[in-house]
Amino acid sequence: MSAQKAVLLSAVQPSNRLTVGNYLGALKNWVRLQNEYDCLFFAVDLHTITLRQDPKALREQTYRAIATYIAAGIDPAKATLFIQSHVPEHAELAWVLTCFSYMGELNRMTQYKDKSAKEGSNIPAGLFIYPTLMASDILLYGTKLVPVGSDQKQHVELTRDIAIRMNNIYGGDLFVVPEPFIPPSGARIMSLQDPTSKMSKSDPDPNSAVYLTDTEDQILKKVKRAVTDSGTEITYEDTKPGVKNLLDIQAAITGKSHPELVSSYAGKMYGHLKVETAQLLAQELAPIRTKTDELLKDLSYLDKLLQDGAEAARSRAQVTLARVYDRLGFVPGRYPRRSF
Ligand code: AQP
Repeated sequence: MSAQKAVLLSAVQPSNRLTVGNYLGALKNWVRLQNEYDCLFFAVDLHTITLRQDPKALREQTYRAIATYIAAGIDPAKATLFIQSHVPEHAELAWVLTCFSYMGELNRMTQYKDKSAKEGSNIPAGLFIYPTLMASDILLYGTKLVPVGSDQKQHVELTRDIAIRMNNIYGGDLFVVPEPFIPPSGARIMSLQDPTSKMSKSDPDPNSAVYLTDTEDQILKKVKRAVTDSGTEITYEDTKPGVKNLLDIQAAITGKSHPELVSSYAGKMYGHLKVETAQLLAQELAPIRTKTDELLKDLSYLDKLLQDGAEAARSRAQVTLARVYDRLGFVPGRYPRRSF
C-alpha cells in the first residue's frame, strides 16, 4: 500500500449469504481496484444489527463474508481487511457525527423511508441514524472515493455535507471530503423473480437470488425459473427486464459488450440464454465457493488476519478521532496531548 494512493473504502453487510449481485456489483470490482487505490474493505456488522439478526447466523455470515472477499481475490497484503466492530472508533466517531447532523436531513434518506416502511410501528432508531455510522466509516480514514450504487449515493452526499459543516466550524483540514465513485463496470443485478427490483441478499424468496454458496445444480434451477416475458427474441431493452438482467450478468462475467452478446443469440430461444447464463455463473462461482469453504475450516487463520487488519485500521482511525476530539475541546486522556 502506498501513502500516495487515494483512499478507497467499501463494505458489505453480513445480513445473509452474499449474492451474485454483491459479487458482480462490488467484490469483482474491488479485486481490480485494490491495485490502483489504498483500499479498506470490511464487513459492517454494526450496520447489520439495525435490523434484528440471529446471533449464530450473524457470526457465521460475518466470517463467511470475509472468507468470500479473500476467495474472490482480495489480497490482505494489498488491502486492509477487517470487521467494523473490531475498530471501536467507528461507533465513537458516529456519535459525534450524529450530533452534527439534522433530523430533517436524516428524514430525507430514501433507504430509511423504504426500510422503515417494512418495520411497522416499532422502527429501530438505528435505522434512522445509520447514515451517520456510514459517514463515520468513510471519514475515519480520509477516504476520497466510495464505490456506491445509486441507492447509496445519497448517504455519501450526506457524509459530504456533515464533513463540510464540521470543516467550516473546526478547520478545513478536519476531514477529507469524499466523493461517490461509480466503478467502470458497475453492474446492477436484478432479482430473478422480479427483474424490476434489485437482487438483494435479504429478499425472503431464495429463488430471487443466486447466492455465492449455491451449487451448480441450484444455480441452473434458479436461472431456468428466472422471470422473463412472453416474447421469444433476445434483445437488450428496458421492455424486457428479465432478459436484460441475464445479458447484464453475462456481460459482467465475460466483459463482452451487450451488442456482441445479443448478436451471438440471434435466432436462439430464451432457454439457451438461461442455460448459458447459468453455466457461466456456475463456472465463475465454483472456485470462489470451494475456496471460501476451505478458508472457513481454519477460523484461527481468519482471526489472525482480522486482528492484523483491525490493528492497521485502528492506527489510522485513531489519528482522525484524536484530531476530532481535540478540535471539539475534549480533555486529552486516551490520546496524548498534541497540537493537531
Ligand atoms: N443487486 C446488486 N447489483 C449490484 N450491486 C449490488 N450490491 C448489492 N446488491 C447489488 C452492492 O453490494 C455492496 C454491498 O451491499 P450491502 O451489503 O451494503 O447492502 P445492499 O446494497 O443493501 O445489498 P443487499 O444485498 O441488497 O443487502 P440487504 O438485503 O442486506 O439490504 C454494495 O456495494 C452494493 O452496491
